[in-house]
Amino acid sequence: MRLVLLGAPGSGKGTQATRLRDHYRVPHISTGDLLRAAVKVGTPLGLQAKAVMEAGALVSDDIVLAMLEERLSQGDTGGGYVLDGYPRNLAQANSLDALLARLGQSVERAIQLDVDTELLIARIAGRAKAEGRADDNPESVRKRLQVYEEQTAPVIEFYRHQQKLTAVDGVGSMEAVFERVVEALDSRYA
Ligand code: B4P
Repeated sequence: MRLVLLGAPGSGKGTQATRLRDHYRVPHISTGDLLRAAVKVGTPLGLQAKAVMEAGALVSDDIVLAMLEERLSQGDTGGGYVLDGYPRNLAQANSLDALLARLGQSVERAIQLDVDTELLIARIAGRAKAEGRADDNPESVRKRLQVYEEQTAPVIEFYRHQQKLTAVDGVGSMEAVFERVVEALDSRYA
């Protein structure tokens, strides 16, 4: 299964991706996690990405694509993967199609987690308290939501046009949302 998870910040992409990884036994590839790891280690790429992420903006397409390409070349991706946080704009969606075509692959399915803005803000505020992530402050969150509307929302249309998109209600308990996602995927793969 080669799956793309789409949704605004706080919609539950990372949360659902780890569950999907365990359920379908495929790796979870999060560009946010890859970037945070590079920041933590202090690689040149991480140093470049740090300020951009803290401001809630998108890291440059070239950097993220190179990182993703490197991750997809690892040996555990033959049976598929859950992509979380990529693509985030139309250029990335086109780059992903081109990259996968070179590997003889394609995205099979895109799931969009649908959550209204007030709840997104409340969830991220909860995480800010619990984890203190650098980009979970109110100013960065406003910026991330704006970037989502302007740059990532068109990606939903990209996959709708390819007839790969299923929108799933992302409101409810983590377990309830997970069951909806699995139902949407299994009805397609049955
Ligand atoms: P990400 O790491 O992708 O962060 P995110 O969009 O905020 O979503 P995340 O997956 O962490 O949160 P989730 O919705 O699961 O990106 C961070 C930054 O990295 C970006 O701003 C950008 O700078 C950079 N970046 C990443 N990818 C990039 C790319 N492709 N190109 C350029 N830049 C890139 O969950 C949020 C909270 O909600 C959690 O606390 C969770 O516990 C809670 N929650 C989830 N589901 C819930 C539920 N059902 N009920 C209650 N709470 C729930």
